[in-house]
Amino acid sequence: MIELYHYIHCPFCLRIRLSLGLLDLPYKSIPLGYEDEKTPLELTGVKMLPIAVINGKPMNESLDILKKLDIKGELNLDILDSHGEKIDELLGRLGKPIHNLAMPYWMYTKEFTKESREYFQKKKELKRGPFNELVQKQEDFLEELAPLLKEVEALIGPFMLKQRDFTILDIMLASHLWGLYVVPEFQFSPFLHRYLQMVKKVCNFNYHQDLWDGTLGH
Ligand SMILES: N[C@@H](CCC(=O)N[C@@H](CS)C(=O)NCC(=O)O)C(=O)O
Repeated sequence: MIELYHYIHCPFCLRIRLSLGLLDLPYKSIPLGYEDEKTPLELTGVKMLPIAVINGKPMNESLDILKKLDIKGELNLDILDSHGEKIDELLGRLGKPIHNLAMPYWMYTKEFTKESREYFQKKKELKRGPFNELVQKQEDFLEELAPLLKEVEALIGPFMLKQRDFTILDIMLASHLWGLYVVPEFQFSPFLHRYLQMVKKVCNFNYHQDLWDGTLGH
């Protein structure tokens, strides 16, 4: 039995949800309120999600969780030996504009309550500066993002043309990009949108299912 504690918006948590769908593994989804410090601290000693409880044993770190779950090698995790550093570097560059654009909107989605929104904003503003300034600088972040998305398009091209297999790299990329769907000022190119919808299909993924099905842990 697998229990997954996750935040709906979190790209690292999305990696696990997408992978569990791809691997067709049933799990208990436990979306947690962002302000809930007690639950993760009790489980692993750190306030960091995702946490997967596999056969009663709580684990964090998305890629370690996936190593444990991917018994048959369907995620092609070995590709990280050769491409791990490159993808981390790209995700790092993508993360800045994506999160600066998305965070001020994420906190108004159904996942958040007044309490968790305040907690989230306060914590994230320490690193990124006031959210109202992020919103004012939207144009700059969109400009920063555009060439990076071209890089992503060049990478995923071969998969779209069926010239390579679906791997963990697709899950990692899609998980980071997915959050942009909430930003009203942003639109994916038709190519990227088709790619993300393909990932969604392959992984039998439904972003909102957890909110419809369950109660948030707050
Ligand atoms: N290296 C970790 C990163 C996980 C991570 O950064 N989680 C963030 C959410 S996206 C978190 O739990 N933050 C809690 C907090 O800062 O309060 C992984 O791959 O699982």
